[in-house]
Amino acid sequence: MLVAAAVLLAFTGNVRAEDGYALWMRYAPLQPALAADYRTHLGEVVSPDQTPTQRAAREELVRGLSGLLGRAPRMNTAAIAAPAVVLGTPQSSVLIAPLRKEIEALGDEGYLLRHAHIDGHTVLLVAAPQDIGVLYGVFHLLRLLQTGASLDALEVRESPRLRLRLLNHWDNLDGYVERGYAGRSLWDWQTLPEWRDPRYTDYARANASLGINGTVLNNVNASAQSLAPDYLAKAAALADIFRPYGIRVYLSARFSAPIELGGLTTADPLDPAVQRWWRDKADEIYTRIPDFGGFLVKANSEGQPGPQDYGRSHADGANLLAAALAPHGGVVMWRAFVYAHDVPADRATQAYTEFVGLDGAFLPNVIVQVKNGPIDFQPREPFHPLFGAMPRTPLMMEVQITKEYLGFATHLVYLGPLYEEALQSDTRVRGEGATVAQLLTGIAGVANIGNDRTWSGSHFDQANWYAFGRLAWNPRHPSRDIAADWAAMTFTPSPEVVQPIVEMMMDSREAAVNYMTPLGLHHLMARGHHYGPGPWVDGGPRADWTSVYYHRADRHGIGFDRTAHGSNAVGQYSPEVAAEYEDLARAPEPLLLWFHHVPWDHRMASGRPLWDELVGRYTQGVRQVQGMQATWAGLQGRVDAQRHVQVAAFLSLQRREAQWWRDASVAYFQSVSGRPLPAGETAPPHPLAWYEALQFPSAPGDGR
Ligand code: BDP
Repeated sequence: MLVAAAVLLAFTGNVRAEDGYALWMRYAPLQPALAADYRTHLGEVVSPDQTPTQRAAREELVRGLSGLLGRAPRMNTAAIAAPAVVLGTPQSSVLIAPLRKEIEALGDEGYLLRHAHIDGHTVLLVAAPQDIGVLYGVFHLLRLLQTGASLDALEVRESPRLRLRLLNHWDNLDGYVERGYAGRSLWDWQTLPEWRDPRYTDYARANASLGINGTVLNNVNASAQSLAPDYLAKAAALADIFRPYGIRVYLSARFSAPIELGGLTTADPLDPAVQRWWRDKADEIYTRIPDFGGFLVKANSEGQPGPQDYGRSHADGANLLAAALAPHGGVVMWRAFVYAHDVPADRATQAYTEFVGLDGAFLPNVIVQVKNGPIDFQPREPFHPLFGAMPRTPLMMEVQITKEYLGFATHLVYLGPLYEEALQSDTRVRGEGATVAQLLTGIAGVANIGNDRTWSGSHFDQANWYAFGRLAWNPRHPSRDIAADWAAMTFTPSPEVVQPIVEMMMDSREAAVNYMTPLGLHHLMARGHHYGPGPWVDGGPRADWTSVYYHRADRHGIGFDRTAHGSNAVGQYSPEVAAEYEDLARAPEPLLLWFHHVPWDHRMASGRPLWDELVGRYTQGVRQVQGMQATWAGLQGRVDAQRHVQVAAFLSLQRREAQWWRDASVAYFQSVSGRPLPAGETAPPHPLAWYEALQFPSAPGDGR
């Protein structure tokens, strides 16, 4: 009786209660008519099962078809007896072998989906040059089914645009995740290597479903211990689990590890003993992890050790590690996120200044990893001026998937449009121009993954992992289409559910920009933990960790003058881009206060003075969140109750915090501008001092 009641409670109509663990790989039963139609194409699976990747592809397909179509397909390894899905490579399948020439052109990770006639039956081929492409192709096919796409006249040819598609975990060895809002680290270092939690395999499946092909296991603020033998054994166990899914393991390397682990007195990159230490360390790693990807390095940045401690350059440092890895095929991803406290220059200019002269000085297996914007993962930034400025150096773009500056895991902010905006920025180098995406060798996303049951700390944050992966595969994919796929797979393919969810998602990033940092403002959050507004933040160890440094508001106006009259950050862009940003009349309004110090009564595109526009944007951000709440409320009964309730609760929290951001920011900027609120705007309910006095000593994710 009790059991029956529980089962009943778990269902709302025919919507199953779900906790989010299955991510976008739920494989929930399709509408019967659709399932019946698909079954006519997909009655059998013909696939090899000799290698771990072949088995992973076959198992995923069986799992998917069983769930979606309501019954397990018949399995076959060679002959065709009915309409079938045929998986394989020219090496693994005699049925695929005749297509060798056409398939090889797809490259090592590409694949093809297409109908063919074999032995009198229509079959669907999932064919690729390598096993991993077949696995990717299986996930593609499953996505088509999950979103209710037609299989008629199917003709898909896919290859990734970027070679390196990586997650960067900022996970510490004690399980704490820096800037993580999804629980503790997924890696249980204590129980590795013996205990291989099945969740590691699900992590690999999720990444492979997107084509993510590498993962950096540990924080860029690295502990040298990650390179010690016992931790390498643990990393090797993870690498073994991930390998069949095409995912290579990488590690963040602490530059001073030769001192801390090796007992040397120096980590000077030109010191032969140091060079030997790194060579030996690389050899040791490759004996344990033969396909180890390489190192990610944060050096001479925010207190981390680096080559400049010895009067050497970033290139000297990167080349030291690159030389050690080169014989094994590994790479060094050397971060350009550097800014020195003893340099008074505008922080937005410092990475460019330090790196641009090093173009051509790096060994071929060094990739410089550049954040999407010149400051630090803000809700909106212009693209980083290093993109397009280092033509002889492979570059990766680093974005944050975890939402350190975008409301943590509780605010619904879909980051697809942010990534798309960065990738599609036109650098206008090379004559006719080149988007940032066209200049990249790879992309890295700071993971939003932890041991929370939802993986990402909320249901909608899964969409950011998803969008990152899809854009890493194809940086030109519209983020709106990605949102639609995700919503269909995560909730239901029914358009009455997908459409409103997509509208919410597409509006959400602009909403956050409005209630946090409208019109090009940036770095206005509270100090340290970055939870909530702090436009008044001033003083402390360094000016460029304050808010007043960035907004520069006074009685006359607001904004950072980065034109030729100011810090001349605009001068770091190509002449065409610089000319646009330099000109107050042409600078895009969403970036206005990034590049210009503007008088409060400056006339905006809306016809309103800047002050009125600013306050209006803050209020609009709150209204947008209210709109998302209303949309979500309208989906009650169409989304399972368990997820619906949590999303609704998080939206109401977001609404409260958006209001807090708006009120605190308006109170602060009004205290500076001395201007009356525009007509119709409500005064903040508390005086400025009340907002300034709020303290959150236990806010999550702080660097500690
Ligand atoms: C900042 C984070 C800090 C990171 C740093 C980085 O606040 O925790 O260590 O970026 O990227 O945004 O190195």
